[in-house]
Amino acid sequence: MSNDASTTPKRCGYVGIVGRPNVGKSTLLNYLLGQKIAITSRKPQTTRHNMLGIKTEGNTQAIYVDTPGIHAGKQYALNRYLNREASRVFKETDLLVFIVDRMKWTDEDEIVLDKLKQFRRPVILGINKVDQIEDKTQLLPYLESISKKMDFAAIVPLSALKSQNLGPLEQEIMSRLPEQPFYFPEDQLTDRSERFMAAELVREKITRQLGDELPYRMTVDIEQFEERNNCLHINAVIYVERDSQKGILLGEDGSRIRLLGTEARKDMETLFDSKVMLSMWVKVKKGWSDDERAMRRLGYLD
Ligand SMILES: Nc1nc2c(ncn2[C@@H]2O[C@H](COP(=O)(O)OP(=O)(O)O)[C@@H](O)[C@H]2O)c(=O)[nH]1
Ligand SMILES: [Mg+2]
Repeated sequence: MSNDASTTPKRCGYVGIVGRPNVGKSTLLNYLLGQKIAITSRKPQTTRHNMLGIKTEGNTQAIYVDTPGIHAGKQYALNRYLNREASRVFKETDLLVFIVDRMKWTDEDEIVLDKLKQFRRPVILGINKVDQIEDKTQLLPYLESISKKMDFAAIVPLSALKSQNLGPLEQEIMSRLPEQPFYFPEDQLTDRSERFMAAELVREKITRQLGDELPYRMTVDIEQFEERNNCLHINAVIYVERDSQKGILLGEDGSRIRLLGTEARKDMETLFDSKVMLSMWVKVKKGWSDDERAMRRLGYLD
């Protein structure tokens, strides 16, 4: 069958990627796009903002929305912000991809499921990390039992990290997008600024390397982002809440921050396709993660 570009109608729509933290939503987005735009790590709360990843192929444009992940904590203003961000996509997308981790169904998955039922969008269930399932014979009975939880449009076992079964997942997604013109230019990859992406890459390096407590009490602000002499000059300020956290970040004689800076700079050079000069500073700002005003100044806007 021919697929003549001039006669096939265009399809375009928003696809929310939802699920509890740490199931691999951001990893999936990066591999679907074939480029790293969303930061990932083993720690929950790595993703803090909804962000778009746009994939245009032939007559189809899928606008993926990566979300922070629904979780149970309500204690901090930051946690409440993360849940609000994640909840918006249930209402504002055409289609949802619900990601779960192998055969470990948890209470937080159940919370997401309740929300999915409420908003009545078509839902594709993606069972991620199947590369880590040792006994594959258990998968089929599991799929059968899980299919009873709600009327899923499709169920796709996959591995985001190993790029397994992403083609079939994309097929299921593409075929369900509404027929309408593209919302974004064909070459646009995301809705986020380069400044935002730079801050996220710094945050990723810190989240991956440092202890469990620090990442949640840390945020990054890009104070300068300028191109001069074919080189991007970027100044990043890392805000933490306590002097002790500042010490951890700096490391002995500043060795840790230098290492973090080198890693972040390499990723920036790949993403921006340019030479980068990166300076990083650490500042203490007490209580920013439970102070709505400070959060707004640091980019956590509603
Ligand atoms: N083994 C395996 N690990 C994965 C897979 N997808 C994601 N991960 C890992 O799971 C962790 C959480 O991933 P992330 O994308 O940040 O999860 P998110 O919080 O749902 O966005 C990271 O350490 C990923 O490398 C997968 O398919 N297989
Ligand atoms: Mg994420």
